[in-house]
Amino acid sequence: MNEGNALFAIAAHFVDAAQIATIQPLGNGLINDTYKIMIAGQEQPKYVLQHINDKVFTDVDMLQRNIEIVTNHIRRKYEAARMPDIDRRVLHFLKADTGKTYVKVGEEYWRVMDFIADSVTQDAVTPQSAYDAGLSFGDFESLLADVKEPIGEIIPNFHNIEFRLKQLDDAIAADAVGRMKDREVLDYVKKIKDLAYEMCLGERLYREGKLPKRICHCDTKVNNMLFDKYGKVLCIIDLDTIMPSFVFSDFGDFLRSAANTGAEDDPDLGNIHFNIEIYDAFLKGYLEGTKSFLTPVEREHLPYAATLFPYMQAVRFFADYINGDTYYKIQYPEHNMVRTRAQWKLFESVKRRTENGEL
Ligand code: GN1
Ligand code: MG
Repeated sequence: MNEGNALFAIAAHFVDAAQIATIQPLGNGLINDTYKIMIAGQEQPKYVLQHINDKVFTDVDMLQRNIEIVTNHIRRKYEAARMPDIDRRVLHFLKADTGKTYVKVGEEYWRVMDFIADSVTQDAVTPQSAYDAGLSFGDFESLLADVKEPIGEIIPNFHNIEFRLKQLDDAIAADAVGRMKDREVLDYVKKIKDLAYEMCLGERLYREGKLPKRICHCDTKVNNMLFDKYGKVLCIIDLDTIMPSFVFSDFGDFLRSAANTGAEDDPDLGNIHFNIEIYDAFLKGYLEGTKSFLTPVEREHLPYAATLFPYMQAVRFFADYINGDTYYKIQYPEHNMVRTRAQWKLFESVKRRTENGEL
């Protein structure tokens, strides 16, 4: 069976395979593989088929349970509020013939969701769409503030910077592919370590009981939102990493992509600056969306959150580089090092602006 036929057979666990015309790749996530399912005679995809990376999400049952709890909760609230167009505002996962929202075929896990009609992703935002995004993610967190069922920590310590620094130490000690000989690699180790204590502030506040964990999205990149053709936020997607975390996760990670004037892996560091206009617009929307629960300690540390996420992402890409590229998909051998430099450049740019009192 070729790959195309295999995908049809997998999709057949969720939908009537006779109606499927084609199944083709969609999007550019670094973790899961995603495909669009086209139906004969229709211009837009009807469903999205996704291969779940169970090396990253080792408890697929917990993963799908978290997602179902969250999407059902949001859907019920939207229904109660008589929100129009609900099917385009919250994801819906199909039940497979097993009765679950995923199937295991051979050693691989798969799921299918409805494609959100007339939606597009964007890689860049304007101040207006950054404001809308702030409001949407703030709203998303406040909608989830009263979820009663327990949401599992699907990737333990996912945004715990102390843990990420420990993983970097482990990578350095193992030096699995001999990358520790490089002068530049050693320079980055020093730069990262010099700021480690300062950047672990959030974890200290948590231990002191001053900072709560809330249900957060934890991957608030711009391309994890769907927009309508007028550029308005429709729906938040990529719900795999929803888990208890500091609000810093959603605030800081969004700005890491949205306020970067360059690309996440821009080889030209001259392109990379932190855009204050986007920061201000996102902050305004986020404060409106979270006004029912945000504490003064959370509010005061939002500029710190904007520095924490490029720092943490640099640490993660860098550790993966030293480990020999075992986690993130790469397109060329030095990709994780290029990503590290780009995230570090962004980090320095935000940090300078925080120190100047601009955030
Ligand atoms: C991964 O798969 P994707 O691109 O949505 C990663 C995020 C990183 C991001 C960097 C589970 O997200 O944490 O910020 O790459 N997700 C996981 O682009 O590790
Ligand atoms: Mg994604």
